[in-house]
Amino acid sequence: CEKPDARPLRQRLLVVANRLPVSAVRKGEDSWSLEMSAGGLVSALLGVKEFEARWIGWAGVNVPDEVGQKALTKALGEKRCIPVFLDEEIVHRYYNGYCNNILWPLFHYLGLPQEDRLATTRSFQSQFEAYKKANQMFADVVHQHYEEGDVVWCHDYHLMFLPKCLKERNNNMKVGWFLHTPFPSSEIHRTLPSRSDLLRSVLAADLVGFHTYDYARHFVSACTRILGLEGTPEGVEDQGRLTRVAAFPIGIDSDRFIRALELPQVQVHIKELKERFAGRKVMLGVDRLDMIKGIPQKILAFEKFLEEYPYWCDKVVLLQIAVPTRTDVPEYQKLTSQVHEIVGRINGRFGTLTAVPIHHLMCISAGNFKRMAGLSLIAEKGGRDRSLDFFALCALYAVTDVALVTSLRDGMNLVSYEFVACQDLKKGAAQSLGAGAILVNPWNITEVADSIRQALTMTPEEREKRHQHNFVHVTTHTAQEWADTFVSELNDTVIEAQLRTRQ
Ligand code: ADQ
Repeated sequence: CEKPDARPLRQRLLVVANRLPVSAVRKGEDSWSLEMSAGGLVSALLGVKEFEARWIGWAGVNVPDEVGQKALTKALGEKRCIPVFLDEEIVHRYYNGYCNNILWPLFHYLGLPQEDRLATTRSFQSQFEAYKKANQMFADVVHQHYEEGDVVWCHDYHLMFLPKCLKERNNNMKVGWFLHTPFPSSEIHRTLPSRSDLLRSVLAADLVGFHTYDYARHFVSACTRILGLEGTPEGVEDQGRLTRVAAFPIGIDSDRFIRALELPQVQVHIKELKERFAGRKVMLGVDRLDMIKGIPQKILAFEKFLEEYPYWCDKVVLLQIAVPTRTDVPEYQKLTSQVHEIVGRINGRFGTLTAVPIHHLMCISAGNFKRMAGLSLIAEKGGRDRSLDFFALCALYAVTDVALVTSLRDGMNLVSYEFVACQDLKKGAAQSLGAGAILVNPWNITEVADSIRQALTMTPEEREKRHQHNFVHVTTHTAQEWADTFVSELNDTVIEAQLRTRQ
């Protein structure tokens, strides 16, 4: 008979991602403070609760000394996080270089940087060497903490070399790899000088997952066309060994958002926002300040909308919340200036003494959120990247009439899911959720402008119908469901492989 305190054993999961869900800030020789990081991968994985999980990754800071490393390891340990220490040189070539300058743009169809087109150029080679080295360093830490039976779940384009490094150390390790970005057509992937090495390393995993069936198909065709391997309905086969490849669409922890709406602090924010924007419809954009998010396109479409439908000029406001990322990369600095410039021009053109049509906020935190609700906003630059307070974010989603998502390419886009979770049943609007949303081509500014009007003038009945569709999707396909499906598929894949080898 069961002991009263007996609980089902939860599977141990080692989540390995480039960044930990927290960023570390040094306060003294041996003292650290930890701040939550913002981003889709962190949001989704924090919604996964039903595993005995440890998170392995880089804390976003260079810690050259042993005292600092020890203290940080201890502080992170309390959050079940295990650091990988990368020095500045490696970070520069692996993270800023190979990950952000080569893989990220390529996977979003922005091509390779001009000077890196030749495999033989020193900069490309040295970045790729650093990438491999960093992946080996991640593998070392995983290896140290691995216990038999653990599931090792590697995440994203930063760690494509990791499955191979792990299997070389221990071939019995259960290894899964999931990509949070699109995987491009094989025609794009084939331009990458290290195309074969990366594919082969990923294939060392037992299970390879993507957000959509299309990305999975692109990956399989890259393996067949570039490596000459056989693609099967289950995945990719190489000399009798199968790597299972499948789609696992990600979700959010919808309950967390729905529950938050009841909290007094969120209700206070909602009240402030409603008073602040009384008499105007609220449109919202929440994006990392990245070229793939189509922020200039969004703002230009909003300008076109005001131009075409001047009736709306003082009846609508666009709140664009942007989290700065990769601020040391020149392209990102250029994008920031470009966005500021367009916002300034549009506000100058359509604003009045008392109101402006666009509120563009960078690195909003709980503190400056208060200032926004109390009137004085307009783009505010912070020294450090700060995350928007979760309660403020929920309140913003709740008062929003139309969420505007214009990513040029995106793995999935969780902001649209979060918006749906925070709308009460009488609402609903434009987001990227199939039949419930109004789908737009972000490059077609006139079409987006017309869709804005359609969303703002939709009948309550149609809004409710669309919202119902989206709400069911978002509350059913949650982050937990995503992780459960991936991990159980990984367990099954390994068992099937063992049975096949025994036969
Ligand atoms: P991201 O590119 O980061 O994710 P997205 O999916 O939209 O994009 O997720 C952004 C997350 O950051 C959301 O959870 C949002 O709430 C949060 N966030 C945004 N602004 C914030 C702010 N100011 N403060 C705090 N939090 C903020 C990558 C891929 C996506 C993919 C996800 C998950 O690029 O395509 O959907 O991973 O796989």
